[in-house]
Amino acid sequence: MSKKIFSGVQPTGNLHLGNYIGAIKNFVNLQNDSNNFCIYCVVDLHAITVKQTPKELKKNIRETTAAFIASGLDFKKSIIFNQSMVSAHSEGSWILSCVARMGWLNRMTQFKEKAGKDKEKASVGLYIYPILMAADILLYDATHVPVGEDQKQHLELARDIANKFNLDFDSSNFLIAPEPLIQKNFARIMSLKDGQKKMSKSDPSDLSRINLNDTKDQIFNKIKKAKTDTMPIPENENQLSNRPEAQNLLGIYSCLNDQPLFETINEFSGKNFSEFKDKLANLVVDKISPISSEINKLLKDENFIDKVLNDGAERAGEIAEKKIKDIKKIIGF
Ligand code: AQP
Repeated sequence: MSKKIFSGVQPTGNLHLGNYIGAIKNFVNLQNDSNNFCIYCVVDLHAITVKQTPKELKKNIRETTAAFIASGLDFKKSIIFNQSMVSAHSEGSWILSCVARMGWLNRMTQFKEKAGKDKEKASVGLYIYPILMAADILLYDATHVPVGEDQKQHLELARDIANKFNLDFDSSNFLIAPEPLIQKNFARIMSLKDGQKKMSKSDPSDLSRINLNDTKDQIFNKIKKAKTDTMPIPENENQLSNRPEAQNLLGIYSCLNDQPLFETINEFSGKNFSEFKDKLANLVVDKISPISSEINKLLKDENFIDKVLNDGAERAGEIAEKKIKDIKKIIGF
């Protein structure tokens, strides 16, 4: 079955192994299936829901684009663009915010996590972030959205918004309720310092994540210092149940080596973590270093990156502008 794919990544800093395993690796696989039409967006409007420095933001937009291309996304096969260049996203977001219900947004756990204890000081944008995400997806009639597990709830909200719009305006199937595409195993890569916390760009400790542009020495050092427990690698998956850090490291190895967890456990069972960590560091370097050097190469030609984004925005704009016109007509504007 042919799929229309849409997904995005925020240009909020260096992309990390969690973004790569949870999202971008999957983006590339989907793009390489000729039945699919893929649109990948650098979601810079989402990024400003928390404070950004203008210069840094511009740099991060280019870096995220470079990371997309270096990881294997092809700007000729897929549309690659940044969100702020297609104004239909902001317009669509406003219209859909009049369809979404407060009660739905109040249930979003990511807002609670990101706003922390001081919700009163969080931006309104952070609160309505999932509505902008719904607009991103619905403007392109995306049928499938590859995301990490943390975004599943936002996808459900996008489905609710699509269904309510269709019902309110008696226009069945006009907005397509999208399906999430979430990897079955290790959809959430955890921090190297705390197996209960997601690996994240905004974690203040750089030792908590492997960045796609880390050097070989940085990768070895971070994996060496990664938290583990004192027990050896177990004999089966069940014995990992209360060992989140061990589970995370074995999961990263399995994902990067494209093998199921039990195979990794069989390979290392009974061995201690220092031996496993050495193998893991070598594997991460093998997979990440070519991406990292390609990112650095691409970033030397800013004009090229900007041209990819401009061309992508033109192609994306054609689709999104048409959809927003139809939405306005349905609403009665
Ligand atoms: N740790 C993770 N494991 C698996 N998938 C992940 N993703 C992010 N972190 C992990 C997936 O990457 C895609 C892009 O995410 P994003 O950068 O747009 O936003 P995010 O989820 O908020 O990522 P971060 O790193 O946590 O950024 P900050 O710290 O800026 O908020 C999404 O598909 C996401 O699921």
